[in-house]
Amino acid sequence: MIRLATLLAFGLAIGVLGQAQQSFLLIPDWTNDRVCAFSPVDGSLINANFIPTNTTLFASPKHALPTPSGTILVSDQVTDAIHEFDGFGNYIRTIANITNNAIDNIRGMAIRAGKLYVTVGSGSLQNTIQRFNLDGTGQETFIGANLSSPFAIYFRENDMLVSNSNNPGLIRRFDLNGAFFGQWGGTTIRFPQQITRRSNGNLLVACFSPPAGIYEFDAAGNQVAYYAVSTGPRGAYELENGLILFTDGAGVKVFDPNAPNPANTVQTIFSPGNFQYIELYEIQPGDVNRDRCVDDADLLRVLFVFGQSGSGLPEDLNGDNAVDDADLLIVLFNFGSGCE
Ligand SMILES: [Ca+2]
Ligand SMILES: [Ca+2]
Ligand SMILES: [Ca+2]
Repeated sequence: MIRLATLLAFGLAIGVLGQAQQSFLLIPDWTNDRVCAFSPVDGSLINANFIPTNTTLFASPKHALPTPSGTILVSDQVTDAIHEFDGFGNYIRTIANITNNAIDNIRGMAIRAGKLYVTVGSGSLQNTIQRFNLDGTGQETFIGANLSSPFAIYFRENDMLVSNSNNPGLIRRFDLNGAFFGQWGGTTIRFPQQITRRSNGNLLVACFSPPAGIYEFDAAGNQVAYYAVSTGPRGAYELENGLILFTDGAGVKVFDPNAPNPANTVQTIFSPGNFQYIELYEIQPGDVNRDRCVDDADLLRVLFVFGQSGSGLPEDLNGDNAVDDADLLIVLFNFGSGCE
């Protein structure tokens, strides 16, 4: 029998520790009513059908947002509902819909401190941000004024930014209790959609109406760059390789922000489709079942398929197409991580 200490020493020696399953970017596709997965390293396609085409649940899936428990909430702008999936893309339940919650024409979402925030564009709750517990209970109006067809919500340490599509289509800034501060990010943009953060701390804003493109602002809201790479982008995200991934009605694309003319560097990674917001789904090392906690459930999963081989096994934590002691070590070394 191999003692645990021997196994761990072996693991250190062959350098298997600390490797994680590949995290991925979630991007909904309105054309095919599905959610696709892409590499956060270079933007390459991982799985076109991470959440497969589902015309019952989806008509216009807008935003796929990971939760702190490893599930994924997907807002649908036309079916007016928020659906919850597990970390493998399997449907769990619908946590809110128009019948129970009057959420009509919903767009972007955000999660902060155990609460879900959702923008609403039509109906009795038009121009509000609704707030829920993460299971869909406890609904309340969080912001009910100073919004004009709100699209995306971006929380920062001391404030929040909300993009709006009309009258005027600008970004507005609020405090963390929803009190209005004012416009943010200049007035030349039109119809800003998703807001994300670059590694340098600047924010990328995908602006859907002319002058459309990807805008970059510093933390104070001063524009530092404009990338004329698309006539209707919905989201932009800085990849680990330094390129910027973005979405529009024609595909998932990348450009090089450091090139002399970034617009000349646009390449389509995946098409056709009509692609929306971009979110990172991170897999914690050792978390086989993707519930953000490494415990005996993950250990058992590895033990039960120990010795199996094949591609795409969730128990194959180091991605070498075999479930063996290397994967077991990843679970053991991270045991307890993320658990409350
Ligand atoms: Ca559709
Ligand atoms: Ca787990
Ligand atoms: Ca393996």
